[in-house]
Amino acid sequence: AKDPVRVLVTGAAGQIGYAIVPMIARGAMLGPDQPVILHMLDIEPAAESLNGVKMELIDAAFPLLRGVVATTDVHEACKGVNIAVMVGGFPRKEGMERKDVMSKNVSIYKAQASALEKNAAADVKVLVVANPANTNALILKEFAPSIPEKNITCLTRLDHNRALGQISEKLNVHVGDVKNVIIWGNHSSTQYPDVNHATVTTSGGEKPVRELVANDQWLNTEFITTVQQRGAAIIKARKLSSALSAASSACDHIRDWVLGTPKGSWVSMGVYSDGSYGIQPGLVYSFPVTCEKGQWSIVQGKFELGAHC
Ligand code: NAX
Repeated sequence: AKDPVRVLVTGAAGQIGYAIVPMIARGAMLGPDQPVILHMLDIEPAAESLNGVKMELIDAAFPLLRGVVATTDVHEACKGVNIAVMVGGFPRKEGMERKDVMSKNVSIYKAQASALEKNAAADVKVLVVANPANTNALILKEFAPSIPEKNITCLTRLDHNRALGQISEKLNVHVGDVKNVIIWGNHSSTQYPDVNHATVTTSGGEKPVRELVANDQWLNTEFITTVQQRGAAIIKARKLSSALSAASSACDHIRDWVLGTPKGSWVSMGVYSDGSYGIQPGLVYSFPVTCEKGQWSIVQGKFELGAHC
């Protein structure tokens, strides 16, 4: 039997936290034969609610779940963790300037970076979900110099999956048959969802999305803005931001990173730039990546400047 893997979720009493912990405990992140120990961190005002989530995890009697740590102590939370999903952070509130949120997140991510450095497994893999995700990941990387920079990533898989979903709806094909979209840049409305290499598996083989969607105009305009603004559309409809889709995409991100991407396909991940595609080295930026043996690598040669934008 496999040894359990310790998975940290910060902000675990929040919306995404509540959606992701059962997914992890059911094997959606690390596979159906991988036992897990969940470490859940939140802040003091959410301590009681966090304990309620722990009670529910016990009540759900998940066979893969070998233990639950629920705490407001960041050092205890980080002890021995192999995977860290950073969902907690300070949200932008009405009347707040972007720089105010930024300075709050700098101090949160600075403290969490040193707690991870001191307490986590040496090869911990980190996924930052909390916004601004690219920036929070960059702060974490700066303040946790002993964690290899390749091990600190941020979530753009939700945007990637949203793009797959839009194509699947448009063409009326199974979403599992659509692949190789690319999210370039930031997890924000400035991202560029790219379908120029995307394909659909059909009975007649793999076909480019650009061939199947007769309406180029849709791909060049509405598709892009729908993906870029999907988060806002969910907030408008639900009066709450995306949670189940964010949680599911975070599981996809870690699963593919740890277990590998299928042959012939790539996914989008926010990773530190090595200068590929002319992106300033050291920035955390979303690229197409393939993963093998727990390591991602950037897929080269996929940007056709000005081709369709
Ligand atoms: P919630 O407000 O429901 O939950 C956040 C939780 O974090 C709360 O329980 C809060 O007490 C906790 N928290 C705050 N400061 C903390 C700290 N210092 N340490 C530990 N926990 C702390 O937000 P939710 O809807 O779950 O969203 C969480 C984050 O994900 C937000 O920053 C949000 O903007 C971001 N998102 C990122 C997405 C992405 O694709 N990268 C998409 C979904 C989501 O909007």
